[in-house]
Amino acid sequence: QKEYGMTIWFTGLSGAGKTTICQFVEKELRIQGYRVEVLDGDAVRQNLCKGLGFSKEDREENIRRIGFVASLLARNNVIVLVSAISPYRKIREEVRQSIPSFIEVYVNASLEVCEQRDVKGLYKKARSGQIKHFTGIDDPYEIPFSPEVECKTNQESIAESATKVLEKLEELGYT
Ligand code: GGZ
Repeated sequence: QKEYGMTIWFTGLSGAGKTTICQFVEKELRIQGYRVEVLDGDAVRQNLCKGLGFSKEDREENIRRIGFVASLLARNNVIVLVSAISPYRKIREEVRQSIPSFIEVYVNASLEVCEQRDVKGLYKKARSGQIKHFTGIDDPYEIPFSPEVECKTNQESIAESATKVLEKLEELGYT
């Protein structure tokens, strides 16, 4: 049986395009016959991580739990796609160390662009003070120093970004 379990970790600001790229990659990998699971911060916070807020401690706990589940799935030959802001470098590195075959994808769109898109109206709420500790506004985002892939979603299409990820998997011999 072919071993292919791995974790592809998408990090970036809210609205940068993590979820959308994830969905594209998921579809493509399924077509290729792989078993895939998606762990999306927004969704996971409604079950596995219910009750966690956005303090540094809670975000770290969120990431640890997601990382734990990803490691369980990945060791059972599932390709795990994680989409979470994961703003803290240290905890991303911790997760990387605890999961074999970890690929970090930095979904990079400037704050200006994310704020302009404001798909869910959250930036507006953050600016007006209705939401506190919003990443990029009054909470930090630590950019990755050496991600395996960087997707610049204000310059490239979703398909181009997803293709970069898929090509990296091939290049690394994972698919
Ligand atoms: C950042 C927040 C916040 C605050 C609610 N800061 O773009 P979305 O809406 O759909 O996804 C975001 C999600 C962030 O959850 P994560 O689990 O990815 O965050 S972390 O990795 O930092 O634990 C956003 C929404 O929740 N949201 N409040 N204050 N994003």
